[in-house]
Amino acid sequence: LRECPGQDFQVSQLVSHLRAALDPGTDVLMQPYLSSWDELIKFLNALGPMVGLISQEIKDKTGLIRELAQQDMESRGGCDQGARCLGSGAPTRGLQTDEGSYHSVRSMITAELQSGLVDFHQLTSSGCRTLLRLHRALLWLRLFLQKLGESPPPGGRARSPSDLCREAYQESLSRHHTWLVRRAVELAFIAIPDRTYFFRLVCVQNQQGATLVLNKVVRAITEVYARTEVALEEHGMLDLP
Ligand code: 1PW
Repeated sequence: LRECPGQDFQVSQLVSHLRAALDPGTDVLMQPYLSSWDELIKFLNALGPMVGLISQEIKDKTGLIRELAQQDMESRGGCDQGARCLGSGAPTRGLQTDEGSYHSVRSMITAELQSGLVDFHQLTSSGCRTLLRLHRALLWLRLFLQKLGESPPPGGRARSPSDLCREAYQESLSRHHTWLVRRAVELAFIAIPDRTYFFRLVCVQNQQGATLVLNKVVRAITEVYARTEVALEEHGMLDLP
């Protein structure tokens, strides 16, 4: 994947963070998972001020998990040499979180179940329920990018990204949202740019190029999503309040 000069969002970075989140087993590593979200936030911010507004919600959620990780490391005696534990911009390799509770999705689940931070009946600000919100939003993004990567049928007209984004939302995340949030989110779709804008964002010339790049992104998201889903499902955490 090519570097795209002159812009914040880099699709190559996104894919490498997503791939780095896959440990050799079936776990998802938290630091690269959150870095993937950092890159996705840049992507969302590039879609205009309205989408940028809802991406703040994602930033809050990733920030919360990072805070929990930080507290966990501090309770273990802190990070060496003043290094940030799971801060944004912290190096992906040479992690300070190797032994921490928030090293991976599965280590977080185990630790939070043990500490009693997870509550199955009422809202707590656990990392698990926060991850679940990110996880559901990731499905929306995956569906959207998947639809955007599909070539229009021969002779058929390509549908607008705005329509595809709305459709993806209705098929996934919307069922978890209140009426009010749904209205607000659907407002943001109206101003979503056209296809050529997305081509530029992932540095390709045409639909064919976009299909190649987006397939790579979708494949990487799918694997991360599937592993997270299995881990949450095994612990009955797919409906955490
Ligand atoms: C191209 C556009 C695709 C954007 C997909 C990613 C953004 C999804 C964020 C939507 C957030 C809307 C406002 C907040 C809703 C929260 O109530 C909700 N959060 C999420 C991430 O769904 C649930 O979190 P809560 O209230 O239970 O803490």
